[in-house]
Amino acid sequence: WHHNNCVGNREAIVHLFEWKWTDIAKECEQFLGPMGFCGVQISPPNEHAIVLSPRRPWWESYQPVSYKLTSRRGSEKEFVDMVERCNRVNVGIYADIVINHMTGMGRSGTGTAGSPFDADAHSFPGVPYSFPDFNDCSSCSGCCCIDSWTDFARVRNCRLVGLIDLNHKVTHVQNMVSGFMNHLIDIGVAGFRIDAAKHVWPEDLEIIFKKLNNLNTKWFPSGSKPLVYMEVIDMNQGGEIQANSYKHLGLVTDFRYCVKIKDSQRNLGGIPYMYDAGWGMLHPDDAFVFVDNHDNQRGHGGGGNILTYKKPYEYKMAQAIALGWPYGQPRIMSSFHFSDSEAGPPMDENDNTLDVTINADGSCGNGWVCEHRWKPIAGMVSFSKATSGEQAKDFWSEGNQAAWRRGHKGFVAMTNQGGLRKTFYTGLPSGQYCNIIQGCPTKLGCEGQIVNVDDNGNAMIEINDSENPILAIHIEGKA
Ligand code: AAO
Repeated sequence: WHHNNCVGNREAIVHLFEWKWTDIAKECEQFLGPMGFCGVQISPPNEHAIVLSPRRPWWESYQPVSYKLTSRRGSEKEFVDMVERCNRVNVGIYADIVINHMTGMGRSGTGTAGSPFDADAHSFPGVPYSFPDFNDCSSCSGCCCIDSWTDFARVRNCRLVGLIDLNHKVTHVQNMVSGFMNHLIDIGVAGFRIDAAKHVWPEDLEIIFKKLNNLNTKWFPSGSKPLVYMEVIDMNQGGEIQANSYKHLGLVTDFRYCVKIKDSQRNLGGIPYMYDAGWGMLHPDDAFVFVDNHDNQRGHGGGGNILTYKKPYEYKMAQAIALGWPYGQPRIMSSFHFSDSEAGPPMDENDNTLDVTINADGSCGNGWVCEHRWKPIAGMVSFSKATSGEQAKDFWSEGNQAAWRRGHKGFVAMTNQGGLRKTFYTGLPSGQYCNIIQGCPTKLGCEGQIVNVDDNGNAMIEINDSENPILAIHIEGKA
């Protein structure tokens, strides 16, 4: 469950947060496939509660009602079409799945697929789940909510922010969850983000994962297992559950990387020291890493103090480090604009999510940020593919400037301190290369700066762009 299932050397997974299936299918064909993305993390595909107060917040998707594949983002038919079209252009689908709990207490009514439910009665006939499928929370306090992060039994058996908590020791629950995952696998997904994995006992997750089918051989080599990456928030608060206690089951989210990458962007000399074993971080080989995620970009999940699209200069540089410096499995956030942290995706007066429109310059409209289409970020995705598997070599830094090469496949430099003009050994074969930060090579040549690498692999590296003071060249990006 550790293998990313990317096609070829593709590496980057983009989270198209709250995008509709129809828009994702188009994006795979028009942009993600050609640009060398490995895959898309989709928002939860199954039936969820409809929350009217506040009006249709993004987080309603994290309150499951059943495992039927009709959500705010589309129908099962549209889902199947998306998976097929993305796989066809070598882009895998990684489904965010919410298996720890169902809806919050106090909620009842009808979900997005029309299933009735009543949380207080523990009734979810659309699955079906009933009273015995949930944890008896008599030992939890108040609303049965988690009120201690250091009492592991409470973290796993009580209710996360009042969401009624499934008991994964019950065989029926194990079968319903693995059945849901197998349905997605058979349709053709490549893997899963396990929401709130920290709140499920690792041994129960293992029982569930062992029931999973191999991936669909229409798209994946026979015998392939789904990638599993588990959301475990571990900020090294004393006595809390550690991300390391899930690593035998798959990759694990590394929230400390968000802090480290921000520090490295501020002080480029720190890039090689992001992995701090003494601080108990996950080893990079076990880590699923990101500059920000959908929670911490808006202050949920203990967020704050991290870089987001709202600080474009710093953000682009941090993404360039994340995709340029080999470390874990990278994910790129792709957001919608927000000022209210509860607000759902851009929607019309009938609460339908707006289409993602593409402007003439390749950026997105209708309220979608599309960080993944920002030229420096998209360019670095092509860099990650071209340099996949190559170690970082010859790291150089002086003041607040840095450079390194990736074997003989790519070279990157950046400055936080005025311009840079210096000759470096790039490791690349002689030739002319495009600075992919300014745009990818086109039939007409480079969109931006050209770098000449001589017969010895050396090149004069010049950075004068104060908005994007980064330069990256790679073997697949010749002028
Ligand atoms: C909504 C409403 C609630 C309502 C509830 C039920 O907002 O008011 O009670 O419905 O009706 C999302 C939203 C929630 C929303 C929920 C359901 O964020 O606001 O609740 O959907 O609609 C913990 C979990 C982690 C979780 C995170 C939000 O461990 O799994 O909380 N993330 C995932 C998703 C998220 C989703 C859910 C789970 C639920 O990504 O989008 O929620 O499906 C500590 C702990 C962490 C804990 C944080 C929470 O960490 O260690 O485990 O995360 O606290 O704040 C510092 C802090 C430390 C903190 C750390 C984290 O170090 O000192 O306390 O930072 O970086």
